[in-house]
Amino acid sequence: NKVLLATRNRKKLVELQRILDGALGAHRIALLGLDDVEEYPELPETGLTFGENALIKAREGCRRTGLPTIADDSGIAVDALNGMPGVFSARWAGRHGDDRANLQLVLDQIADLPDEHRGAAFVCTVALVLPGGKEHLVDGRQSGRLLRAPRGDGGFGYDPIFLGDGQDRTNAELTPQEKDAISHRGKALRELAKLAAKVLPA
Ligand code: ITT
Ligand code: NA
Repeated sequence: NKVLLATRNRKKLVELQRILDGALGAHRIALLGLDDVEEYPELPETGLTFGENALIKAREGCRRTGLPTIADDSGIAVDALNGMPGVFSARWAGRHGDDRANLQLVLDQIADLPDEHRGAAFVCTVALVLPGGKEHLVDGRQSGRLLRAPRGDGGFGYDPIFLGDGQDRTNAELTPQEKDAISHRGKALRELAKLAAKVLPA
């Protein structure tokens, strides 16, 4: 009873495994990563939405392995930047996965704005693609605002500059469990786990 988690982002993979392990409970599933798949290609993430990109990744994983495959496409939508970086969050400053540079560019782009205009939301869409061809999408969202300088070493990506609504610590200052409880990814995956219990073989 195996499911593939189709992500190249190590820190995202850790979160996916942790949240799913908790949410799937008794429904025992072995979660494989792309390290277990030979010669997995770089995929062009050309979708204009998180859902399209999540499907591009999950379809490829399923096609290559014949396993039910889960993929996450996520990012941060900044109000003052009209929802950008959005689907471009991983490469906003040019180099894919350069979290520090991406975060710094966003800070620079909104440097002059007061707190009330620093709203932002993390968004996550998770796709589950089954070998028979059935496809499922679930979303999660966490609203908050952006600080002026990074705080904390936990999490990844834009976590050090993001203060969730009702929080006095950035996402990077929360414990992993605290982040999962309120994060876009936590919400989407708990939804997916309910679905998985119904559509995956027991
Ligand atoms: P895969 O496509 O292989 O899964 P990726 O890092 O390229 O890995 P995305 O295309 O979904 O993944 O990009 C998501 C980016 O959005 C990620 O690099 C972070 O910069 C940001 N992001 C997503 N979730 C985040 C989170 O929980 N906390 C902080 N930043 C996050
Ligand atoms: Na993406």
